[in-house]
Amino acid sequence: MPNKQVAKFTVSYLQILDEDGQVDAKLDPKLSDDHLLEMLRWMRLARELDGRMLKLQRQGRLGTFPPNTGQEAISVPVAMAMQKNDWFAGAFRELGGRLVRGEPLTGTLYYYNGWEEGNILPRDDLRLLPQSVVIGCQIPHVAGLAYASRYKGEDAAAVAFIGDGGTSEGDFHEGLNFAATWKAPAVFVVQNNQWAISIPRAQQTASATLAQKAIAYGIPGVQVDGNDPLAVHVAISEALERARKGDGPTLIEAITYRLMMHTTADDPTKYRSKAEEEEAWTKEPLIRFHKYLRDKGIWDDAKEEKLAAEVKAEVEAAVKEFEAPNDYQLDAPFQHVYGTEHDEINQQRQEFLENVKREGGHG
Ligand SMILES: Cc1ncc(C[n+]2csc(CCOP(=O)(O)OP(=O)(O)O)c2C)c(N)n1
Ligand SMILES: [Mg+2]
Repeated sequence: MPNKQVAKFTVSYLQILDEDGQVDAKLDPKLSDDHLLEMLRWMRLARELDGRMLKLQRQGRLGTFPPNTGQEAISVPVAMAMQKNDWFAGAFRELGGRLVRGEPLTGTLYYYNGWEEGNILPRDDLRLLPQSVVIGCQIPHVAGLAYASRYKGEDAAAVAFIGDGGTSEGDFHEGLNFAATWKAPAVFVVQNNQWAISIPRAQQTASATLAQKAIAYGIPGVQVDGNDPLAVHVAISEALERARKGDGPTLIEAITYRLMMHTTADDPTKYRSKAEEEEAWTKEPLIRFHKYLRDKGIWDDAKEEKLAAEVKAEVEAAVKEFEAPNDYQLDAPFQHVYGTEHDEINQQRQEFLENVKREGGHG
């Protein structure tokens, strides 16, 4: 049988700022001081809000939610590199990026208390989709949004986020295939945080990398250190430029770690070791980013103290607003299933309200 090589592929990995805060000067994108400090501010705000949410949940003041701590260096630089008219479609671990896009801090608090109003944005033009708890569905959404944007002649790209576990969903493959064949201006960012609830990355797929999934669809796939905001910035900027030029989608695999529990209903001590978690904490993004900024001479103790107080106050104000009495209705989601009244939905709504009454719930 003839045996000739018909194709050959490689997958590259990009890291610019390493675990110790050492920057590769040749690769440093040399972002302006303002851009770097803004990045830091969003990452710190997301970390503060996430930590506060965990306390609120433990005190019975917030519903179940998926913590974002440790993954700030992915969605924040991505959102900051996007243009205003680009679409942002997250899964549910993109808190920082959502804040950058203009979601109020109260949005996530309302949402995780079960109030549909958390999805209401302050403006109609933010191009920020609601969180996708249904794993993978945002991938075909973004393929379609990107295709539609180009069809309408807009200079816009669409960015989807998904987890490592989400890459096993049919939607992921169908969406990538569609976007690739139609050269849709889309970017797919996989937040590989090593875990899908209790399933480790090694059991998720037999592939050596998640980035290489792109190869099967004929688009570039790159792996980046997802705890390195500079590498993420470079990767997303290149991918957005490609999309805008009409060269089609890119898949970015951002390597990170889910430092906390899957959601507040989960107990990771049942399936992973303390040693693994401790090791991951030494690589988290904020430690190295602070060091980088200090080494550059644009960060010091006084600035640190000021920023810590500011983000704390901002979160405190949001929590206060969230806990103030409101007239939100528990059955609001039933209003939005269809654009018009529907008998079956009305019946389900009735049953739901009776159930709430029986359980002693309140609005
Ligand atoms: C279609 C679908 N199947 C299953 C679930 C249950 N579920 C919620 S999160 C999750 C794991 C997701 O893992 P990953 O994609 O790695 O994202 P991560 O939670 O690590 O951010 C699963 C299976 C779901 N929400 N939707
Ligand atoms: Mg995961």
